Amino acid sequence: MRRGVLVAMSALLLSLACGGSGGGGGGSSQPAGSTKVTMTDFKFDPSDLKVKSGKVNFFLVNNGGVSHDLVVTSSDGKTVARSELVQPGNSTVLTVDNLAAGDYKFICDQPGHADQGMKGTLTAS
Ligand SMILES: [Cu+2]
Repeated sequence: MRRGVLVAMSALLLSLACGGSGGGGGGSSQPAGSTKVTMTDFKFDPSDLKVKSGKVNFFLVNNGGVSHDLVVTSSDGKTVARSELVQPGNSTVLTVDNLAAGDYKFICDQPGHADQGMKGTLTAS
């Protein structure tokens, strides 16, 4: 039942978003209301993200020279969300359907990247 409501809400949000943009969805333009995060070799910008709890969209842009991803973990180390691997010059949208208020961490989990600086903090309020 709750899942049905969530799906219905998602469909509504999608239709609203498409009404404004003409129904794009190519993946290269930033969705309305999303949080943009730029990935380079080897850091996230910004590395200190603040979002509202609930449904959160991250627009991930890879301006680096190698592939990157973004993995959100809770304070106790559980994976909350994981983006696809973004190739250099590409972008993707990572949607977290129901992010609870709290403090999180995020990293790029490609080998060695987090150690070289690809990590940050995420606060949902
Ligand atoms: Cu990386």
